[in-house]
Amino acid sequence: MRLSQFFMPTLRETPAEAEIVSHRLMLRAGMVRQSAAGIYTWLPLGLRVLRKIENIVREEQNAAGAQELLMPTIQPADLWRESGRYDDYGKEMLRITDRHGRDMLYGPTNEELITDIFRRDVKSYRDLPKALYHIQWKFRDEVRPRFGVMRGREFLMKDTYSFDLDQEGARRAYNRMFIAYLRTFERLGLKTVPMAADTGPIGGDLSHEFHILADTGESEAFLHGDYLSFDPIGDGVDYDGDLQPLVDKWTSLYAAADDKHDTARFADEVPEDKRLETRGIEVGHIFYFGSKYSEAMGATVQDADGKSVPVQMGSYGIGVSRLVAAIIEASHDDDGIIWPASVTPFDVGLLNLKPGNEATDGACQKLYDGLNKAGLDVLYDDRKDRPGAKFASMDLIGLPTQVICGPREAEQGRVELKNRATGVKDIVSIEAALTALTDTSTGTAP
Ligand code: P5A
Repeated sequence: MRLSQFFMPTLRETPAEAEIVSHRLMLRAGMVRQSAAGIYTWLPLGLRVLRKIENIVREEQNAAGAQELLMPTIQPADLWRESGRYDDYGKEMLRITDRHGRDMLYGPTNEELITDIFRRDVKSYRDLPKALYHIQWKFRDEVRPRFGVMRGREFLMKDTYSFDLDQEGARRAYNRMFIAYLRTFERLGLKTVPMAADTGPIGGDLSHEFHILADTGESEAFLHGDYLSFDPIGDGVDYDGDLQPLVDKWTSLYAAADDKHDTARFADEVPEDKRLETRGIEVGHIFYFGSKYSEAMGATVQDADGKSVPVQMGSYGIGVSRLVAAIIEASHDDDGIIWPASVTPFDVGLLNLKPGNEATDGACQKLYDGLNKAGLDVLYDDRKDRPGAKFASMDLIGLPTQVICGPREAEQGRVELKNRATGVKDIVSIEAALTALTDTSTGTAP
């Protein structure tokens, strides 16, 4: 993609309304624009990151055995009357009346709708277990939407729902999602801390939140000092087995200072010299609520003895749009964003410092063609602008690798390779640059 043609309206000034660094950087880099309070348009650069995150989340859900479907954003109010949540949900729910006077709502979550889908077609224990998910926009009329897409009113969530015959099966589904979440966040370049939490309006008696550690996080988090050297998925966990010890042991070690977590238990169990105080951003939340919805809504199956039993359910959410901001909170410096390779909007930034110059134009064209041919996504800054402005915007948008092409080096067939994260620069031949960037075995390619 040529930057001269790409719609990426960057801002030089820091937007006054943005209180946290991810919000400032997302606006400055031209990733999003606010359309109404807590409601955002995703511009091309931001959408590329959102889609990459979505795909990693999707791959890990598929690998964990969940199947994708797509439910609508608008739901009938009657389903929520059945579960009893229509009145409970309060002002956070956006209620709509259609032209026939029917009560509808913009879904803040999908427990009711999925239970309805399940009960219509699944009747036998033979069809279990099942886990179904979708990646869909949600709406919650938050009192204080803030921090950009971090706490929006409209936001993209991946939500999975599991259906099992009995508690043991449901517990296994919960554990499998627990591990799938750790794997997902690891692929996004994030270190997450699972914390036992209260279930709030979703209900049930078992729940974990997944927090990433960042100074600007909304929750104050406490964790056991040993956690940072601990690798929960690195040492041969039997994903299908009983993860009860894993789930139980992790969770007594972390807590957050709000009404959803058991800080008192944490304080009892963890010696003072082993406690770390930090802040966290909640990027995922999983729930085991058993038969709360299936009983209320009549989602039953026949068991092996022909007896009708309510299905055991859990639900599992990941804040996909929030993750874009969370990754930036975890990975930036004074000059801008530093994308992990797995979610970067483009793999390589190519800077032509003197468009119109025969040597730089020729070198850039050769690199642009070669990198594209090798399947890399390249953002080619071919604009007629000052080199300083080009350096600044490339650093701001945070692509992991930059290829800088100035006239003096280009005349000798050389370019500069820059690693955005470390700032390390290397002058190499055009051929060597192409090899380094396209040969994944060298480890230098993004
Ligand atoms: C789990 C899936 C649920 O809604 N029902 C379906 C359950 N859980 S949750 O904790 O309420 O939300 C799941 C994740 O969505 C993100 N999230 C938000 N992201 C941006 N703006 C918001 N206003 C917002 N609210 C929730 C969080 O990452 C949360 O963990």
